[in-house]
Amino acid sequence: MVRVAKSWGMRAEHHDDLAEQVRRDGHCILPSLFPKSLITEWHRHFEPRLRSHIEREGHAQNRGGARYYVTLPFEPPFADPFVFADPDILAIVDRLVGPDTVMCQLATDTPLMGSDYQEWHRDAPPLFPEWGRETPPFQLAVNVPLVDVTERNGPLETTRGTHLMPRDEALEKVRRGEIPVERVLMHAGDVMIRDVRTIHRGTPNRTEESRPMVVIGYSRRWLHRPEVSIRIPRSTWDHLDEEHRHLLRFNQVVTELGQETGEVYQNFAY
Ligand SMILES: O=C(O)CCC(=O)C(=O)O
Repeated sequence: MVRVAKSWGMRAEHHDDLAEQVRRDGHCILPSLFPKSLITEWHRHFEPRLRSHIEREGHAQNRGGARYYVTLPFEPPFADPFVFADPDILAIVDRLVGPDTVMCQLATDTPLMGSDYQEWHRDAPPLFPEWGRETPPFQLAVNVPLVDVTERNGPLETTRGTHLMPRDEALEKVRRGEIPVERVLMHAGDVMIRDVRTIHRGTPNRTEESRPMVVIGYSRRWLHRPEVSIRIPRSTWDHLDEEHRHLLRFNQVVTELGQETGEVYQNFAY
């Protein structure tokens, strides 16, 4: 595939600004980071995966009706360092969760026609619940939509600054309307980096087309999230550079991917 280099080179100050946005607001957007051709290719490979997931375990409905969480196989086109080790993403991730980050998740969230509003939630519990205060970031989700996200096809709704508050206080402020709700509209190729503690929810997809959102998880170097993991075929591992292996170091290397296994990330809302 021909890859068009990013037309805008980011400088360190830009990385600093975007990291600061995530620290303050809970998320930032990097417009047009990836070429449309790459996103189209991922989408083409994703749709059959989604259909077989729905056949196998669609009955679980654990993200809400007509809404699916599907782990991507760590093989082409998804096992692509051009995406998971993008230097701008990693520069911002590094500023937020420290050096030596661990990539722990490569998956998708997809609402279809018939989906509804999710409960407001976080994607991770606090590190120290007994402390009653929040810590600096420790877990990030990098979201990459595989289609344009519009008002009609189920945009994520998020709230600024709620990752810095105790969960119940944040939920109460959102419910009382004291913190505005923002719908995140994006183009295919845009990227959102978010602190997973920010209070957010999925909204209904009112179109006939799926709205897949890739989620790449990065954690602090000492954090293990047992709900998510990546199984890496030995043949892929053997061809990765040392720096990419380092990023993926806590994941399981398997002889081959073989049969698809059921999703273990069932309880998702904290
Ligand atoms: O619609 C989305 O992508 C959000 C889904 C979500 O927040 C979740 O399932 O945890």
